[in-house]
Amino acid sequence: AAKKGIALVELDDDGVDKAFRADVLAGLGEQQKAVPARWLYDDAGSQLFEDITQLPEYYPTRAETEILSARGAEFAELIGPGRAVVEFGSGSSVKTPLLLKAIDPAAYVPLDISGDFLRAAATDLAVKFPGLPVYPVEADFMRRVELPPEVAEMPKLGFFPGSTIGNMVARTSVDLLRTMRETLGEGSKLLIGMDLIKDPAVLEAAYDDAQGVTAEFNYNLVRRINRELDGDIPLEALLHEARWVDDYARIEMHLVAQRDIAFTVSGRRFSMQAGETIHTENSHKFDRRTSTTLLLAGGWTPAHLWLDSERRFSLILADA
Ligand code: AVJ
Repeated sequence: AAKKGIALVELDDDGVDKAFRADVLAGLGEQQKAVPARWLYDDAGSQLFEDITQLPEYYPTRAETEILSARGAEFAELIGPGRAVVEFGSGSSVKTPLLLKAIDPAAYVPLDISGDFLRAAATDLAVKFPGLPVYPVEADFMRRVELPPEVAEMPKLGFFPGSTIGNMVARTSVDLLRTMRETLGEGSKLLIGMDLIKDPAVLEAAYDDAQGVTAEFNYNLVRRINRELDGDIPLEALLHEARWVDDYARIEMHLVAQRDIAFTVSGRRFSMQAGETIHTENSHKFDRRTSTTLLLAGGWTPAHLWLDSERRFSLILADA
């Protein structure tokens, strides 16, 4: 019987996610090989990302959490009580409670494409905030989402922490911001985390840590391709690299071939010359001007910007 939790995933005859196969085969066929970053987050990848957030070099989670815990009184004053908080993504057990505690919301609506993560996060939250109505919605928030009727009349606060917006190229992030505005409606606000441009050595260390956890996160994608798409990519011939690309103000993750290799994925042949790479993730960084421009292009007017004490990360409140 079909589970509700897999409603958004279409499977091939052999039980493989169609979109995963299509994305990987198309991406490996490009001149610059690339796989969309969303495929990094299977169960193992999501666990590895959790581990990344604990690393000494990976500052964004700590910096944003510091802002959320230090600025509660200002959030309360600028956002006010009685809003429905709509979180894009199923929510972190640390950040979301800090926000909810500060602003006295009327409801909490987590949106996520993964029903399993969503239900776990919603249950966790409902236990921490008895009396707060929680309405989880299983949906792809890259498209306009129909919010539950119970929150229709409430003013909304969108919450999009983690600098996840940085994983998208400008076109896609502007589309998402505009879609969020449609989902949330007139009079809504958005609280969004955006990581800042800084010393490239600090950025590269954050994405290539000494313990090799981020490398494992990147290698996990290859393991997933080999396992789910019947691949034989020689993992030992690929090396994790995090490079700051100044022209685009972003960290790129790549897998670099250490020698000439040839391999098969889902019956298709591919080859890489030594030094050639598979591009697996972008993480764009911002400054005040570029974050302002991006938000304005997406239909949002920045109203307030907070920094952590070391000025590494920004949290921005914007009006629809
Ligand atoms: C979860 C997408 C915000 O880009 O910093 C961490 C993912 N990749 N280390 C980021 C990530 C490598 C992270 N985001």
